[in-house]
Amino acid sequence: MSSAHKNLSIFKTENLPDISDKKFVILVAEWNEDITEPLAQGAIDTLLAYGAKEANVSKIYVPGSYELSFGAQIYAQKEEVAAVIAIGCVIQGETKHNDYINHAVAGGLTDVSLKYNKPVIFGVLTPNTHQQALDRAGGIHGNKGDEAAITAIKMLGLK
Ligand code: DLZ
Repeated sequence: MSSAHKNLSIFKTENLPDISDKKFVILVAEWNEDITEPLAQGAIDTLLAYGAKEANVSKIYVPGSYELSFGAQIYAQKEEVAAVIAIGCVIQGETKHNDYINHAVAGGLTDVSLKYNKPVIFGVLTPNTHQQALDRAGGIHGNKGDEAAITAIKMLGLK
């Protein structure tokens, strides 16, 4: 297994489903792209390492995390898409904007997942500081994009 998985010990990774014919959409918020790009890359690398085909993994951009719900809806409704992984990073500021965005996205992604009966994964960092985000986008706390990808795979294995 590649080094992309060294921080995934929190997951049981035996008996994962075959994803070689599954299509994935990685939705990526452009806000805080220095964080969201490595998260997205982590998710893509992990899907490929666990058997997804490169041609079956699409990366689609939305402006900010708030737009992830609508983006997820567009792709989750496509029959050929097996799972959507939504990647964003909402850093706490001087106002409460982060609370509003985070709650809206969490609820929106849950709604889309239940509406279309597909995994829609919450790969959104909600840190207090930029350093906390860096720590989780390939830093000392690993790459949460890797974890989002494993979560998608595991959810596809539910019978
Ligand atoms: C407006 C805004 C702010 C202040 N902060 C962030 C952020 O930290 N992370 C993020 O992904 N997006 C942010 N946005 C943009 C909103 O998500 C959204 O794109 C706009 O409010 C337009 O709907």
